[in-house]
Amino acid sequence: MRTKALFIALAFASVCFAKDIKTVVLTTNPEMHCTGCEKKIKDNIRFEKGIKSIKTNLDDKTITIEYDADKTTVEDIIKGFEKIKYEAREVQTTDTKSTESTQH
Ligand SMILES: [Cu+2]
Repeated sequence: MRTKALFIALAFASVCFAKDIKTVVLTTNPEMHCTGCEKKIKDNIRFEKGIKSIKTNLDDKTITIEYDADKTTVEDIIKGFEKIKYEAREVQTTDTKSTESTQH
């Protein structure tokens, strides 16, 4: 009886840890052009529901966001950008390889 309860508790714990963490790369309009924009985005978006981490890259104007897919969606994150007057768009990350190969 006791071992069964323990087993159930362990199984439940592993479900809790198996969170659906996803990553999305966004660009904004207007683009981030200085650290002020970067800070504004970071300070606001990190308080949105389900946001795990935000990495901004001023060189290629992208924002990489790690989020909990159980709590939020890319659409919700984009809505968060609307609140601070930024239009965000999802970047297709799969084509980064092809741009690198054309440089040879
Ligand atoms: Cu700026």
